[in-house]
Amino acid sequence: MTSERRSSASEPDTEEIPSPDLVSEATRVLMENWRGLYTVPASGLYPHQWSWDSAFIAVGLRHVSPRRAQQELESLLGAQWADGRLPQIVFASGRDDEYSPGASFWRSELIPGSAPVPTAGLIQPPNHAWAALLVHEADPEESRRRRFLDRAYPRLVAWHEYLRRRRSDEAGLAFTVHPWETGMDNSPAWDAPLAAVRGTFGGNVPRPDLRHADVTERPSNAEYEKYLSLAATYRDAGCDDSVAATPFRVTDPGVTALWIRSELALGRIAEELGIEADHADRAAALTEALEDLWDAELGCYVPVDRVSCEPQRFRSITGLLPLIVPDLLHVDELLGTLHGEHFRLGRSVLVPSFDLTAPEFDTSRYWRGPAWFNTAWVLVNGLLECGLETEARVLADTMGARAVESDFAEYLDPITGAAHGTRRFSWTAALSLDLHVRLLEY
Ligand code: 2M8
Repeated sequence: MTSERRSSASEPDTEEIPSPDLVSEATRVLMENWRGLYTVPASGLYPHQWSWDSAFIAVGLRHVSPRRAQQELESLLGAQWADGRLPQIVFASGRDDEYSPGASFWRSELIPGSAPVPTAGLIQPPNHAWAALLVHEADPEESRRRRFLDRAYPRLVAWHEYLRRRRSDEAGLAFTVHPWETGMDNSPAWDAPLAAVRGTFGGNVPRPDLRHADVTERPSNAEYEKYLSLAATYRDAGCDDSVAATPFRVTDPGVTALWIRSELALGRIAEELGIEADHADRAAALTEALEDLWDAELGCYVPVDRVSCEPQRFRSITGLLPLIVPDLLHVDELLGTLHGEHFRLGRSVLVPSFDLTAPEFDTSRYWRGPAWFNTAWVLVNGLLECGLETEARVLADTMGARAVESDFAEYLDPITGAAHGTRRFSWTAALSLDLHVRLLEY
């Protein structure tokens, strides 16, 4: 890889990037966190394999080793349940004390149809088919030689079928049954649906996470009590998706947007394999259904609580992620919101996870305001989808600079850029590296 930079009349006003450091340091982070067949999000705080992390990580890993990137996704797909779900976490053996809730909480081996390895019963957002296509494109010959897509495609189809059959409402939109399933655990958008859930977790709430991250930066104990109570209810019902076992049911625009982008990727994969399939039609139907989540007054998409039937009327990062959806109806308004006072694209550090002007906004607490690299990566792809290449490149450039400067922090204060959470975080490294290779060097 070269550190030579593009120069043209339309060259954006970029921050100074130590390019060689980004490439070599990001690679080092990915090597440090590699565990033989998959990558942990971070050693210490997250000692297992996480579902959407793995897909994001594979997107960066493909530039270092296309073979490892394939293995990353294959190891996750190998933990698929009989009903098609891809689990939120695949547990590494012997590390039960290091993360809660772990394998001994879920006891997935007792649930019929679970994976052959210990996993959580919940899911995470479906970014996997999109990642599989990108991984294939990094080295199509090696991918064909290993029959990577031939083996991945049926599993990815089964995963989307799970969402369609077991997790969709009448409009065809998937619902999540736990804040962890959205990937944005303690977003203020889940406060009301979570408060309405009765019952709490009896006994001690183990917090091994606080050995690795500051208490002011993680979800609170009260939130954890609810998280564990909800997870225990779901587990005790055999991870059944019926109404009785899922008192939290939320339809999320970010999850939907990633599903659409992945459905389109499945269409491209089917083409490559010479299979006739209706992925484009499905993506079009989902795109139409997504419009149910549009909030014209707020200028963004909003989650809907399917229990109370109330939209959660906040401007949060999940409501901007539909920018990656082709032919979206409200692109101009959404771009207006991204650039306006609520998110201040270009004037904030990356993109805040929550409305900067809202009373709930918090600069450092997890998903209640800080800027994350994975959502910035999705939005770079959204800007590209809208033809805004210069803006996409500026955001990508900032990601690279901030990743190196923060030692690959998990998240940043969107106003000062201060690093928060754990460091040497895998998707921060992978996604900054991906954009550097794709957009900033040639
Ligand atoms: C965070 O979530 C986990 C639970 O899944 C946690 O807080 O312990 C979230 O940022 C989630 O999006 C991410 O996948 C996970 C691992 O990086 O950490």
